[in-house]
Amino acid sequence: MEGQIVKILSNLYTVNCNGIVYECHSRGKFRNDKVTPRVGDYVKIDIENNYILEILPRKNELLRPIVSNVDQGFIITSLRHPDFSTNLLDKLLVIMELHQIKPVICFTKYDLLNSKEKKEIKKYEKYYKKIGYKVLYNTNLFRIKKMFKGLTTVFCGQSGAGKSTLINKISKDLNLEVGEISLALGRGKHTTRFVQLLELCGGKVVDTPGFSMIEFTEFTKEQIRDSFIEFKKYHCPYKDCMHLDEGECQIKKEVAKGNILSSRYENYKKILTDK
Ligand SMILES: Nc1nc2c(ncn2[C@@H]2O[C@H](COP(=O)(O)OP(=O)(O)OP(=O)(O)O)[C@@H](O)[C@H]2O)c(=O)[nH]1
Ligand SMILES: [Mg+2]
Ligand SMILES: [Zn+2]
Repeated sequence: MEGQIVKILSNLYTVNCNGIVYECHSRGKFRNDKVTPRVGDYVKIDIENNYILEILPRKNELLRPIVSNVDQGFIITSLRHPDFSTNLLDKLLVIMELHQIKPVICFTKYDLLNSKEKKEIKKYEKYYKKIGYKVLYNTNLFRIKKMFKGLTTVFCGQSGAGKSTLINKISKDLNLEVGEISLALGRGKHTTRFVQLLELCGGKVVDTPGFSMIEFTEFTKEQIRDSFIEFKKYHCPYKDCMHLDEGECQIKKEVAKGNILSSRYENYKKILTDK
């Protein structure tokens, strides 16, 4: 029987086979093969002994959050408590680009901003839209629901950003656990502790635990450069320019002119340096 892993809790794998749910164990074999089943995996199971027999090939896989076979990534970006971080947003956009997952920026907690801060956010919204990304707010429930249809969407973002809250708003009977914000630390308390795939609005949505550490070790500097999608619109005189110390770099000129957001360029340099 084939199905999809929708939840993993310690050693228990919940597998959905056409609407029937089986609680399965994994065989030791996977551990030796260095492949561990994860949420989103399509698997073959032995329904008599409740064992996962085989993991079917993955379309793609993410490490943070740990999930496979996703089409779309909702980057849940809190604007206050936790405060807006262009760095985290740009890192998540890069991760999505690197895995061929369609990113959607979803701002939360706009209601907590004063009017000056709201104006500032509108500038970012305009810029990210200009370069080709979808940007919405967690209050745009009607639009959000339509975007889930026929796709697997992973929610990602730091703890306390409002991932589970948004899913609860969309599906009133789920009652996912949501947490308080630690005001001292300005972030969430890691309320969601496991990855879970849910069927919602004609699609699949994956709620995940919050995180803010993202690594790029498995990717090259060129791959990271090419994931800053607006850079590709400009042409530098140097072939394969990294847009760093090259003198006549067009990207640096566009940053100076204000055509490329300086935070984007700074975050690009930071990712390369920290790598
Ligand atoms: N004011 C305001 N509060 C919000 C909004 N969205 C979420 N919250 C609050 O933010 C807190 C954290 O929300 P959660 O949904 O638990 O956040 P999470 O992203 O699931 O966090 P983890 O599970 O820890 O990764 C809760 O107290 C929510 O009520 C919003 O748009 N505005
Ligand atoms: Mg949560
Ligand atoms: Zn350049």
